[in-house]
Amino acid sequence: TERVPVIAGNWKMHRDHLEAIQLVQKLAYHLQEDDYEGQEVVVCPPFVALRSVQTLLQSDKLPIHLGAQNCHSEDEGAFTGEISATMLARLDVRYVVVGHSERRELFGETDEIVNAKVAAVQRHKMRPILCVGEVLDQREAGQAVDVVVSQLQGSLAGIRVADPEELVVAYEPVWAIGTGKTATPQDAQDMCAAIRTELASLYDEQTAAGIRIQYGGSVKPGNVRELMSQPDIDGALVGGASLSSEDFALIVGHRR
Ligand code: G2H
Repeated sequence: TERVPVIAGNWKMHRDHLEAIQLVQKLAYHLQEDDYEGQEVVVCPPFVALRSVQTLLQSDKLPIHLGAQNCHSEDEGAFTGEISATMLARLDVRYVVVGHSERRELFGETDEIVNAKVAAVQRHKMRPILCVGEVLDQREAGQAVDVVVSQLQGSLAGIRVADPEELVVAYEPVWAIGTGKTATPQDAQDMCAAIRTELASLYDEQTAAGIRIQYGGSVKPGNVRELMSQPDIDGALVGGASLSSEDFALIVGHRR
């Protein structure tokens, strides 16, 4: 199965709607036409910048896809301060990051909540980027695979995957996020292979073989090539380095 890699920039809570436009314009300037071939490029700005970035991508016909960093599981209602998948879909959002470790840690998102969000994203014909990953204690205790498998089982309970392109899984070891520490390519590969094995048991071999699995956690221009060359790593979820148009362009353009 040919898996088209997905390289996504997760801007987190950085860049207002004007800065967002500048960042995307600079990124487009640094990218070459070939960089868009055979892979998907995604930016995930904060909610308030989605509309301005959508407009720019449309007017300049840029082959960059729009992603969001979170959503609520309900389509509408009395949920003060929340944003629904319905609203995101209307902004041409294609990907929604769901269950990022910062959401799990700082905002109390459980697998059950993440599961409902995955369902909401699918309902609106967008694609979840489902984040999983262990913390340092769990890795040191040899529980990393068990933790990630249980996150997958909980977050994907009852979720059907008709077309493997509909779901992206991001493996982000929490100890490697924003810390400058990266998992070794071999450790990242081993976990991504374990994720694919679990996806095969949740779905079937063929579906699992088609689902893209990203690595995330301090991805930089200097380490992206080796990570992406691993057989079960089909992309990157990039935080800090996606805020620099030069660095993100080097990451996207790692095949040059
Ligand atoms: C992990 C990653 C992006 P960073 O959170 O999701 O961030 O690349 O800064 O470690």
